[in-house]
Amino acid sequence: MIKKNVSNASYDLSQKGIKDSISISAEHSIGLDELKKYLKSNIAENISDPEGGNSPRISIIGRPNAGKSTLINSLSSKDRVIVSPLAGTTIDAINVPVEFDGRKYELFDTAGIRKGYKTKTNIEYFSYVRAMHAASESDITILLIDADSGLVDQDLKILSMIEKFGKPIILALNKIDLLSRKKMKEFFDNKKMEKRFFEDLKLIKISALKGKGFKKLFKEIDDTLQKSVTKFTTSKLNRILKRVIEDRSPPSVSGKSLKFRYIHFAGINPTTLVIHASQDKKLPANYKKYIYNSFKKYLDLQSIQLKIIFRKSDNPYKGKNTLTERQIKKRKRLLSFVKKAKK
Ligand SMILES: Nc1nc2c(ncn2[C@@H]2O[C@H](COP(=O)(O)OP(=O)(O)OP(=O)(O)O)[C@@H](O)[C@H]2O)c(=O)[nH]1
Ligand SMILES: [Mg+2]
Repeated sequence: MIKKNVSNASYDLSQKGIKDSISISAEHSIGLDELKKYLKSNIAENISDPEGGNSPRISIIGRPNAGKSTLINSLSSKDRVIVSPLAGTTIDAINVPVEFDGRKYELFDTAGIRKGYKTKTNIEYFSYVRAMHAASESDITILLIDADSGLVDQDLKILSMIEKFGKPIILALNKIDLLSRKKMKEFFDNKKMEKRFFEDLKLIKISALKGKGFKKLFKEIDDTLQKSVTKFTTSKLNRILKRVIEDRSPPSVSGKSLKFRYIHFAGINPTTLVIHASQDKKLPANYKKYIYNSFKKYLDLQSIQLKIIFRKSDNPYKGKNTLTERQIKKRKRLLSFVKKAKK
Protein backbone atom coordinates (compact mmCIF):
# COMPACT_ATOMS: atom_id res chain seq x y z
CA MET A 1 0.00 0.00 0.00
CA ILE A 2 1.24 3.44 -0.72
CA LYS A 3 0.89 6.08 1.87
CA LYS A 4 -0.91 9.12 0.53
CA ASN A 5 1.12 12.28 0.45
CA VAL A 6 4.41 10.71 1.41
CA SER A 7 5.87 13.87 0.04
CA ASN A 8 4.57 17.34 -0.42
CA ALA A 9 4.97 16.93 -4.15
CA SER A 10 1.54 15.41 -4.76
CA TYR A 11 -0.08 18.16 -2.74
CA ASP A 12 1.85 20.78 -4.73
CA LEU A 13 0.85 19.11 -7.99
CA SER A 14 -2.81 18.97 -6.99
CA GLN A 15 -2.67 22.69 -6.22
CA LYS A 16 -1.48 23.16 -9.81
CA GLY A 17 -4.47 21.22 -11.08
CA ILE A 18 -2.72 17.87 -11.58
CA LYS A 19 -4.94 15.56 -9.60
CA ASP A 20 -3.55 12.21 -10.68
CA SER A 21 -0.19 11.39 -9.26
CA ILE A 22 1.39 8.31 -7.80
CA SER A 23 3.91 8.62 -4.99
CA ILE A 24 6.78 6.21 -5.22
CA SER A 25 10.13 5.48 -3.71
CA ALA A 26 12.45 3.81 -6.18
CA GLU A 27 14.94 2.97 -3.45
CA HIS A 28 12.40 1.33 -1.13
CA SER A 29 10.16 -0.08 -3.88
CA ILE A 30 7.14 1.78 -2.58
CA GLY A 31 4.27 2.41 -4.96
CA LEU A 32 5.91 0.60 -7.88
CA ASP A 33 3.08 -1.92 -8.30
CA GLU A 34 0.56 0.85 -8.61
CA LEU A 35 2.79 2.67 -11.10
CA LYS A 36 3.21 -0.50 -13.18
CA LYS A 37 -0.54 -1.12 -13.14
CA TYR A 38 -1.17 2.43 -14.27
CA LEU A 39 1.37 2.26 -17.08
CA LYS A 40 0.04 -1.07 -18.26
CA SER A 41 -3.55 0.04 -18.50
CA ASN A 42 -2.81 3.44 -20.01
CA ILE A 43 0.07 3.11 -22.40
CA ALA A 44 0.49 -0.61 -22.94
CA GLU A 45 -1.02 -0.41 -26.43
CA ASN A 46 1.70 2.02 -27.47
CA ILE A 47 4.59 0.00 -26.22
CA SER A 48 5.93 -2.55 -28.58
CA ASP A 49 7.76 -5.64 -27.62
CA PRO A 50 11.47 -4.81 -27.86
CA GLU A 51 11.94 -7.92 -29.97
CA GLY A 52 9.17 -6.49 -32.11
CA GLY A 53 7.22 -9.75 -32.29
CA ASN A 54 7.14 -10.59 -35.94
CA SER A 55 6.89 -7.02 -37.14
CA PRO A 56 9.68 -5.91 -39.42
CA ARG A 57 11.60 -2.92 -38.11
CA ILE A 58 11.96 -0.09 -40.58
CA SER A 59 14.13 2.93 -39.89
CA ILE A 60 13.39 6.18 -41.71
CA ILE A 61 16.57 8.16 -42.24
CA GLY A 62 17.30 11.36 -44.11
CA ARG A 63 18.16 15.03 -44.02
CA PRO A 64 16.20 17.42 -41.77
CA ASN A 65 12.80 18.33 -43.25
CA ALA A 66 12.74 15.42 -45.70
CA GLY A 67 9.35 14.46 -44.26
CA LYS A 68 10.29 11.49 -42.06
CA SER A 69 7.87 12.36 -39.27
CA THR A 70 5.14 13.24 -41.76
CA LEU A 71 5.48 9.78 -43.33
CA ILE A 72 5.14 8.12 -39.95
CA ASN A 73 2.11 10.19 -38.99
CA SER A 74 0.41 9.46 -42.31
CA LEU A 75 0.85 5.76 -41.70
CA SER A 76 -0.23 5.72 -38.09
CA SER A 77 -3.80 6.12 -36.95
CA LYS A 78 -2.98 9.13 -34.77
CA ASP A 79 -0.40 11.85 -35.13
CA ARG A 80 2.36 10.27 -33.14
CA VAL A 81 5.31 12.50 -33.86
CA ILE A 82 5.86 16.21 -34.29
CA VAL A 83 5.97 17.64 -37.80
CA SER A 84 7.06 21.16 -38.59
CA PRO A 85 8.58 23.18 -41.42
CA LEU A 86 11.54 23.94 -39.15
CA ALA A 87 14.50 21.71 -39.86
CA GLY A 88 15.67 19.74 -36.83
CA THR A 89 12.25 19.07 -35.28
CA THR A 90 12.89 15.46 -34.35
CA ILE A 91 15.85 15.08 -32.02
CA ASP A 92 15.52 11.52 -30.80
CA ALA A 93 14.77 8.23 -32.49
CA ILE A 94 11.34 6.90 -31.59
CA ASN A 95 9.56 3.73 -32.64
CA VAL A 96 5.96 3.79 -33.78
CA PRO A 97 3.97 0.65 -34.59
CA VAL A 98 1.90 1.03 -37.75
CA GLU A 99 -0.35 -1.14 -39.86
CA PHE A 100 -0.52 -1.11 -43.62
CA ASP A 101 -2.86 -3.34 -45.64
CA GLY A 102 -3.50 -5.38 -42.50
CA ARG A 103 0.16 -5.98 -41.79
CA LYS A 104 2.10 -4.68 -38.83
CA TYR A 105 5.41 -2.85 -38.96
CA GLU A 106 7.58 -1.04 -36.48
CA LEU A 107 8.76 2.30 -37.85
CA PHE A 108 11.63 4.29 -36.36
CA ASP A 109 11.39 8.03 -36.77
CA THR A 110 14.82 9.59 -36.51
CA ALA A 111 16.40 13.01 -36.36
CA GLY A 112 17.46 14.54 -39.65
CA ILE A 113 21.20 14.33 -40.24
CA ARG A 114 22.57 17.64 -41.39
CA LYS A 115 25.95 18.66 -42.64
CA GLY A 116 28.48 19.26 -39.90
CA TYR A 117 26.39 17.52 -37.22
CA LYS A 118 29.57 16.34 -35.47
CA THR A 119 30.93 19.78 -34.76
CA LYS A 120 27.73 21.64 -33.97
CA THR A 121 26.03 20.81 -30.70
CA ASN A 122 25.98 17.88 -28.35
CA ILE A 123 22.28 17.46 -29.07
CA GLU A 124 22.94 17.12 -32.77
CA TYR A 125 25.64 14.58 -32.19
CA PHE A 126 23.38 12.63 -29.84
CA SER A 127 20.59 12.74 -32.44
CA TYR A 128 22.96 11.41 -35.06
CA VAL A 129 24.10 8.56 -32.81
CA ARG A 130 20.51 7.61 -32.02
CA ALA A 131 19.57 7.71 -35.71
CA MET A 132 22.49 5.43 -36.58
CA HIS A 133 21.53 3.09 -33.77
CA ALA A 134 17.99 2.88 -35.18
CA ALA A 135 19.40 2.08 -38.62
CA SER A 136 21.68 -0.60 -37.21
CA GLU A 137 18.82 -2.21 -35.26
CA SER A 138 16.29 -2.20 -38.07
CA ASP A 139 15.66 -4.88 -40.68
CA ILE A 140 15.50 -2.37 -43.50
CA THR A 141 16.17 1.35 -43.91
CA ILE A 142 14.23 3.85 -45.97
CA LEU A 143 16.41 6.73 -47.03
CA LEU A 144 13.97 9.58 -47.50
CA ILE A 145 14.99 12.20 -50.03
CA ASP A 146 13.37 15.62 -50.32
CA ALA A 147 12.58 15.82 -54.02
CA ASP A 148 11.65 19.47 -53.66
CA SER A 149 15.17 20.48 -52.67
CA GLY A 150 16.80 17.95 -55.00
CA LEU A 151 19.50 15.38 -54.44
CA VAL A 152 22.51 16.87 -52.61
CA ASP A 153 25.87 15.60 -51.36
CA GLN A 154 24.50 15.16 -47.85
CA ASP A 155 22.08 12.50 -49.17
CA LEU A 156 25.05 10.58 -50.55
CA LYS A 157 26.90 10.96 -47.26
CA ILE A 158 23.96 9.64 -45.28
CA LEU A 159 23.73 6.73 -47.68
CA SER A 160 27.33 5.77 -47.07
CA MET A 161 26.74 6.04 -43.30
CA ILE A 162 23.86 3.56 -43.36
CA GLU A 163 25.43 1.25 -45.91
CA LYS A 164 27.93 0.03 -43.36
CA PHE A 165 25.20 -1.73 -41.35
CA GLY A 166 24.73 -4.19 -44.19
CA LYS A 167 20.93 -3.88 -44.11
CA PRO A 168 18.73 -3.46 -47.18
CA ILE A 169 18.13 0.14 -48.23
CA ILE A 170 15.25 1.54 -50.25
CA LEU A 171 15.16 5.11 -51.48
CA ALA A 172 11.91 7.01 -51.14
CA LEU A 173 11.64 10.23 -53.06
CA ASN A 174 9.27 12.38 -51.02
CA LYS A 175 7.14 15.48 -51.75
CA ILE A 176 6.43 14.52 -55.34
CA ASP A 177 3.17 16.47 -55.00
CA LEU A 178 5.31 19.62 -55.23
CA LEU A 179 7.16 18.58 -58.35
CA SER A 180 6.31 19.67 -61.85
CA ARG A 181 7.26 17.34 -64.67
CA LYS A 182 10.19 19.58 -65.51
CA LYS A 183 11.49 19.53 -61.94
CA MET A 184 11.12 15.77 -61.76
CA LYS A 185 13.17 15.40 -64.92
CA GLU A 186 15.83 17.69 -63.49
CA PHE A 187 15.97 15.52 -60.41
CA PHE A 188 16.68 12.39 -62.42
CA ASP A 189 19.11 14.17 -64.72
CA ASN A 190 21.25 15.10 -61.72
CA LYS A 191 24.71 13.60 -62.22
CA LYS A 192 24.67 12.35 -58.62
CA MET A 193 21.96 9.88 -59.59
CA GLU A 194 24.55 8.00 -61.61
CA LYS A 195 26.55 7.08 -58.54
CA ARG A 196 27.05 3.37 -58.06
CA PHE A 197 24.72 2.99 -55.09
CA PHE A 198 21.86 4.89 -56.58
CA GLU A 199 21.79 2.63 -59.59
CA ASP A 200 21.63 -0.35 -57.30
CA LEU A 201 18.78 0.79 -55.06
CA LYS A 202 15.03 0.65 -55.55
CA LEU A 203 13.55 4.12 -55.73
CA ILE A 204 9.91 4.77 -54.94
CA LYS A 205 8.19 8.10 -55.47
CA ILE A 206 5.93 9.11 -52.62
CA SER A 207 4.10 11.99 -51.04
CA ALA A 208 4.12 11.50 -47.29
CA LEU A 209 1.70 14.39 -46.91
CA LYS A 210 -0.87 13.21 -49.48
CA GLY A 211 -0.41 9.51 -48.80
CA LYS A 212 0.75 8.73 -52.33
CA GLY A 213 2.95 5.80 -53.35
CA PHE A 214 2.54 3.91 -50.06
CA LYS A 215 1.24 0.70 -51.66
CA LYS A 216 4.24 0.41 -53.91
CA LEU A 217 6.59 1.37 -51.09
CA PHE A 218 5.31 -1.39 -48.82
CA LYS A 219 5.29 -3.95 -51.60
CA GLU A 220 8.97 -3.22 -52.21
CA ILE A 221 9.68 -3.30 -48.47
CA ASP A 222 8.08 -6.76 -48.16
CA ASP A 223 9.79 -8.16 -51.26
CA THR A 224 13.17 -6.79 -50.23
CA LEU A 225 12.85 -8.10 -46.68
CA GLN A 226 12.03 -11.55 -47.93
CA LYS A 227 14.98 -11.50 -50.32
CA SER A 228 17.33 -10.20 -47.63
CA VAL A 229 16.84 -13.32 -45.52
CA THR A 230 17.00 -15.80 -48.38
CA LYS A 231 19.57 -18.51 -47.93
CA PHE A 232 20.76 -19.36 -51.43
CA THR A 233 21.53 -23.01 -51.99
CA THR A 234 25.04 -24.13 -52.76
CA SER A 235 23.92 -25.76 -55.99
CA LYS A 236 22.28 -22.58 -57.25
CA LEU A 237 25.35 -20.50 -56.36
CA ASN A 238 27.71 -22.93 -58.03
CA ARG A 239 25.59 -23.00 -61.18
CA ILE A 240 25.85 -19.22 -61.35
CA LEU A 241 29.59 -19.26 -60.64
CA LYS A 242 30.13 -21.74 -63.47
CA ARG A 243 28.20 -19.58 -65.88
CA VAL A 244 29.97 -16.39 -64.81
CA ILE A 245 33.38 -17.96 -65.30
CA GLU A 246 32.39 -19.43 -68.66
CA ASP A 247 31.18 -16.04 -69.86
CA ARG A 248 34.47 -14.39 -69.00
CA SER A 249 37.52 -16.49 -68.12
CA PRO A 250 39.47 -15.57 -65.02
CA PRO A 251 42.79 -13.82 -65.69
CA SER A 252 46.18 -15.24 -64.72
CA VAL A 253 47.76 -14.08 -61.50
CA SER A 254 51.58 -14.13 -61.27
CA GLY A 255 51.74 -16.35 -64.32
CA LYS A 256 49.33 -18.93 -62.88
CA SER A 257 45.81 -19.37 -64.07
CA LEU A 258 43.26 -18.41 -61.48
CA LYS A 259 40.80 -21.11 -60.49
CA PHE A 260 37.49 -20.63 -58.74
CA ARG A 261 36.58 -23.92 -57.16
CA TYR A 262 33.50 -23.55 -55.12
CA ILE A 263 31.08 -21.03 -53.65
CA HIS A 264 28.79 -21.19 -50.64
CA PHE A 265 26.35 -19.02 -48.77
CA ALA A 266 27.67 -17.57 -45.52
CA GLY A 267 25.18 -15.12 -44.03
CA ILE A 268 22.58 -12.40 -44.28
CA ASN A 269 22.65 -8.62 -43.79
CA PRO A 270 24.70 -8.33 -45.89
CA THR A 271 24.07 -11.39 -48.02
CA THR A 272 27.50 -12.99 -47.80
CA LEU A 273 29.04 -15.48 -50.19
CA VAL A 274 32.42 -17.16 -49.93
CA ILE A 275 34.30 -18.15 -53.05
CA HIS A 276 37.12 -20.63 -52.66
CA ALA A 277 39.82 -19.95 -55.18
CA SER A 278 43.37 -20.98 -55.95
CA GLN A 279 44.40 -17.49 -54.90
CA ASP A 280 42.92 -14.92 -52.56
CA LYS A 281 45.40 -12.11 -52.94
CA LYS A 282 46.20 -10.05 -55.96
CA LEU A 283 42.85 -10.84 -57.55
CA PRO A 284 42.38 -8.21 -60.23
CA ALA A 285 39.85 -5.66 -58.98
CA ASN A 286 37.96 -5.54 -62.26
CA TYR A 287 37.42 -9.31 -62.25
CA LYS A 288 36.24 -9.18 -58.65
CA LYS A 289 33.86 -6.43 -59.65
CA TYR A 290 32.64 -8.49 -62.58
CA ILE A 291 31.87 -11.41 -60.25
CA TYR A 292 30.17 -9.11 -57.75
CA ASN A 293 27.99 -7.49 -60.41
CA SER A 294 27.09 -10.85 -61.92
CA PHE A 295 25.89 -12.27 -58.60
CA LYS A 296 23.94 -9.10 -57.88
CA LYS A 297 22.20 -9.50 -61.20
CA TYR A 298 21.57 -13.26 -61.20
CA LEU A 299 20.39 -13.34 -57.59
CA ASP A 300 18.31 -10.22 -58.17
CA LEU A 301 19.71 -8.38 -55.16
CA GLN A 302 18.61 -4.83 -55.89
CA SER A 303 18.55 -2.84 -52.61
CA ILE A 304 20.22 -5.73 -50.81
CA GLN A 305 23.86 -5.49 -49.86
CA LEU A 306 26.17 -8.20 -51.07
CA LYS A 307 29.55 -9.15 -49.71
CA ILE A 308 31.77 -11.65 -51.49
CA ILE A 309 34.75 -13.07 -49.66
CA PHE A 310 37.52 -14.69 -51.68
CA ARG A 311 39.36 -17.38 -49.82
CA LYS A 312 42.39 -19.37 -50.85
CA SER A 313 41.50 -22.95 -50.29
CA ASP A 314 42.19 -26.42 -51.62
CA ASN A 315 39.48 -27.82 -49.46
CA PRO A 316 36.26 -26.06 -50.29
CA TYR A 317 34.53 -27.15 -47.08
CA LYS A 318 37.19 -25.76 -44.78
CA GLY A 319 36.03 -22.82 -42.70
CA LYS A 320 32.53 -22.94 -44.08
CA ASN A 321 30.42 -20.40 -42.26
CA THR A 322 26.91 -20.82 -41.07
CA LEU A 323 24.49 -18.25 -39.71
CA THR A 324 25.12 -16.93 -36.23
CA GLU A 325 22.45 -17.57 -33.61
CA ARG A 326 21.27 -13.96 -33.89
CA GLN A 327 20.98 -14.27 -37.66
CA ILE A 328 19.04 -17.53 -37.37
CA LYS A 329 16.60 -15.85 -34.98
CA LYS A 330 16.18 -12.86 -37.24
CA ARG A 331 15.68 -15.03 -40.28
CA LYS A 332 13.00 -17.08 -38.49
CA ARG A 333 11.20 -13.94 -37.37
CA LEU A 334 11.12 -12.42 -40.85
CA LEU A 335 10.20 -15.66 -42.58
CA SER A 336 7.24 -16.20 -40.28
CA PHE A 337 6.18 -12.62 -41.05
CA VAL A 338 6.42 -13.20 -44.78
CA LYS A 339 4.57 -16.52 -44.49
CA LYS A 340 1.74 -14.92 -42.54
CA ALA A 341 1.46 -12.16 -45.11
CA LYS A 342 1.01 -14.70 -47.90
CA LYS A 343 -1.96 -16.39 -46.21
N1 LIG B 1 4.16 19.17 -49.91
C1 LIG B 1 4.64 18.26 -49.09
N2 LIG B 1 5.17 18.63 -47.92
C2 LIG B 1 5.64 17.67 -47.10
C3 LIG B 1 5.62 16.30 -47.44
N3 LIG B 1 6.18 15.58 -46.44
C4 LIG B 1 6.53 16.50 -45.50
N4 LIG B 1 6.22 17.75 -45.89
C5 LIG B 1 6.46 19.00 -45.13
O1 LIG B 1 7.84 19.13 -44.88
C6 LIG B 1 8.05 19.74 -43.63
C7 LIG B 1 8.96 18.87 -42.76
O2 LIG B 1 8.31 17.68 -42.43
P1 LIG B 1 8.75 16.74 -41.22
O3 LIG B 1 7.95 15.50 -41.32
O4 LIG B 1 8.74 17.50 -39.93
O5 LIG B 1 10.27 16.46 -41.65
P2 LIG B 1 11.36 15.57 -40.88
O6 LIG B 1 12.12 14.82 -41.92
O7 LIG B 1 10.71 14.78 -39.81
O8 LIG B 1 12.28 16.70 -40.29
P3 LIG B 1 13.27 16.66 -38.99
O9 LIG B 1 12.50 16.08 -37.84
O10 LIG B 1 13.60 18.10 -38.79
O11 LIG B 1 14.46 15.86 -39.37
C8 LIG B 1 6.67 19.95 -42.99
O12 LIG B 1 6.28 21.27 -43.25
C9 LIG B 1 5.80 18.98 -43.77
O13 LIG B 1 4.45 19.39 -43.85
C10 LIG B 1 5.05 15.93 -48.72
O14 LIG B 1 4.95 14.78 -49.12
N5 LIG B 1 4.59 16.97 -49.49
MG1 LIG C 1 10.98 14.74 -37.78
